[in-house]
Amino acid sequence: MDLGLVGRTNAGKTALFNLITQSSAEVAPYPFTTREALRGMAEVPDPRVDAIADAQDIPRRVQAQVQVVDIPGLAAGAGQGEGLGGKALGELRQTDALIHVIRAFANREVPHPDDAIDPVADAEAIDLELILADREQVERRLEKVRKGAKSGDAAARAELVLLDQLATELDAGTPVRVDADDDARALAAEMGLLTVKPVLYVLNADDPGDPPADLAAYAGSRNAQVIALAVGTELELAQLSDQEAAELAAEMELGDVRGADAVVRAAYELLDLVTFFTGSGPPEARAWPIRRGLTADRAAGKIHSDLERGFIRAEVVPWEDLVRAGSFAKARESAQLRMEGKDYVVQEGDVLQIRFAV
Ligand SMILES: Nc1nc2c(ncn2[C@@H]2O[C@H](COP(=O)(O)OP(=O)(O)OP(=O)(O)O)[C@@H](O)[C@H]2O)c(=O)[nH]1
Ligand SMILES: [Mg+2]
Repeated sequence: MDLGLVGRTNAGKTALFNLITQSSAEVAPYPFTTREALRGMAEVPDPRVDAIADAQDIPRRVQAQVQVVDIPGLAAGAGQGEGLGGKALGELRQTDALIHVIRAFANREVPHPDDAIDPVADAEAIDLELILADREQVERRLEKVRKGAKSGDAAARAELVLLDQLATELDAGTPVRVDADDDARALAAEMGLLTVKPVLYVLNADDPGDPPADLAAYAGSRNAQVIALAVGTELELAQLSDQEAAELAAEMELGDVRGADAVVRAAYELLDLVTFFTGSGPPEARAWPIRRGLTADRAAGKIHSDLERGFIRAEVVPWEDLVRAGSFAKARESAQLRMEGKDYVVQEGDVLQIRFAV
C-alpha cells in the first residue's frame, strides 16, 4: 500500500512529499537535492470517518494512512541504472502505485534540466526511463527462463511467452499497463515492473485548474489520470492558521477541498483498496485500508492479531445505514446489523464490530 514519487529533478517531488506527509525534507532550487529515498506517511482524508463519528458523538477520528516514498530526480540513463535515480528505481519497485510529478510552474530561480517548461516532453522523458528500466528487468529474467525452457520445463515455456509479450510492448515504447493481457500483467506485477503500476500524473502548476489538453491526452493514452496542483501555494496555505488559509483559498478561488487532499485521495484510489471502518461507539472512529477480497477474520487481524485469532463473528452495517440509524444499538434494533462469519468478504464502506474471545 505504498505510493512512489517520480519525476525529473526540480519538478517539486519533495515539495509534494512534504505537503502530503507533513514532513520537512530538504527542498531546494538546485538539481538533485534529494540523494536518498525518503519515506513518510500520508493521511487519506475520508469524510465518511467524520460522518460516522459525528452521528455518534465520537471524539477521536483516525484516517487511513499510506506510505509515500520520494526518490531522487530521474535523469537520462536512470533506466539503465545510472545516477542517483537509477539506484533509486529499485525503491519504486516495492511500491504499489506511482505519483509522477511534472513541472509547469515558471520560477526563474529554479533551473529546468532542459531550460524549457514542457510538461508533455518531461512526462515522456520519465516514462521512457521507466520503460527502459522494465525492459532491462525483462531481459535479465528472459536469460534465466530461456535456459529452463530449452530443457523442456513447461512453466518456463509458458513464462517465456509472457516475457516475449512484455518485451515487445516495451520495445514499442508502451507501458505494460496499457495493452498487456492479464497473465502478462500479473507476471509484470510479480516482477515489480514499474510501467504496470497505476499512475497519477500531478502537474505542479502556478495555477490549479484543468491540466492542458495535450497533457490530458497524453495521460489518457498512457492509461493514467492527471490532476493539476499548485504545490508551492498549497505549502504556503499549510503554514497558515485554518482561518487565514480559508480566506486565502477563497481569494484564490481554490474551492473547499485542498488540492493536496484531492491528490492523496486520487492516489489512494489507484491502489484499489477496500476501506472499512470501526466506530461502533467511543473512543474513536477509524478507517482501515485492506486489500480487495479480504475476509472478515483477516480484516479483524489488521485491527489486532487477537481479533483474528479469537474471531467469533463480525457485526456489519454499511456506513450510511449506521449514520442514518444514529448508533450501533439503533441499527441493531431496526435489524440493519448483519451477523457475518469469518468467510464474509469485507465490502467497501462496511462498519465492523468484531466479537472475539481469546
Ligand atoms: N514557484 C514554485 N516553486 C516550486 C514549486 N514546487 C517546488 N518549487 C521549487 O522548486 C525547487 C525544487 O523543488 P523540490 O521539491 O526540491 O524538487 P524535486 O523534484 O524534489 O527535486 P530533486 O530532489 O532535486 O530531484 C525548490 O526550490 C522549490 O521551492 C511550485 O509549485 N511553485
Ligand atoms: Mg527532491
